[in-house]
Amino acid sequence: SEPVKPQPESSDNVEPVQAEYLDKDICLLVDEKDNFIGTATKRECHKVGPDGNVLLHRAFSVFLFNKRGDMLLQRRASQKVTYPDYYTNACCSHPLYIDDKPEEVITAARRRLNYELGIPLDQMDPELFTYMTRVHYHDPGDGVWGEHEIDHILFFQADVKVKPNSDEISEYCFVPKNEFNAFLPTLEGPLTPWFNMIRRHRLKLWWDNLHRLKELTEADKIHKF
Ligand code: DMA
Ligand code: MN
Repeated sequence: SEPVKPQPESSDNVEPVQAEYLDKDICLLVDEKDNFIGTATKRECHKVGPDGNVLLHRAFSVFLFNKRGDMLLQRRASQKVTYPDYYTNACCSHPLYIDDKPEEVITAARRRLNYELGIPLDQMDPELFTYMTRVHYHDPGDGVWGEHEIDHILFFQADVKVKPNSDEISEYCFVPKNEFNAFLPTLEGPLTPWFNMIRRHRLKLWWDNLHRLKELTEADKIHKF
C-alpha cells in the first residue's frame, strides 16, 4: 500500500491566505515588561503548547471613532485562525520584525488598518492616534490557537473611508455611544477577550473623554485586568 505522506504543518485546516501569514509574519517576543527579547513566526506565537502556554508577544488594538464619536465594531472573518466570527474593535494585529528591526506600533497599526479596513494611509496621520496604555493578557482561545500578548491600546478618531477586506472582516458598523450597551446583546457571536477586557475596565471612561484622551493615558503601565 501507499506510504502515508507527512502532512506539511501549514495544511492543518487553515485557509491558504491565513496560512501564508502564519509563516511569513515575524512577531516580536517580549518579556513581562514589554522588552523586546527575540522573534518567532505568527504561527509559533499563537499555537497553544501542551502545557496550555502561548509565547508572550507584542500586539496592538485600535479603537476607531468617527468625528461624531461613534465607534467602529467589526466581526472577524470565519477563516481567521484565532477567534473566527467574534465581534471586536476596529483592528488588532502585531508589530513585526521588518528590515532587521522591530516595527513601531503606530506604523504597524496604519499598515493593518489599511489592509483590513481599506483605510487610505493618507487619512491616517500618526498624530490622530493616542496611545492609551498596555494590557498583558493570556487566553487559550480554542485550545489549539490562542493569545498571550502585551497589547498596546490605541485610540483613533477621524472620518475615514472604510472598505473592509473580506479575508479579515465579515461585517462592520459604527455604534453610537448611547446605543452600545443595548446593542451588544443583539450580536450573534461572542466578543473577543481583549475587547471585552477593555470594555469592562476602560471603554466608558475613554469614550466619554475622546476630546481629552491625552490626559488619561497610562503610558508606563502594563495592566493585568
Ligand atoms: C492580534 O490580532 C492582536 C490582538 C490584540 C489580539 P489579530 O488576531 O486580528 O491579528 P491578525 O489580524 O494579524 O491576524
Ligand atoms: Mn497575537
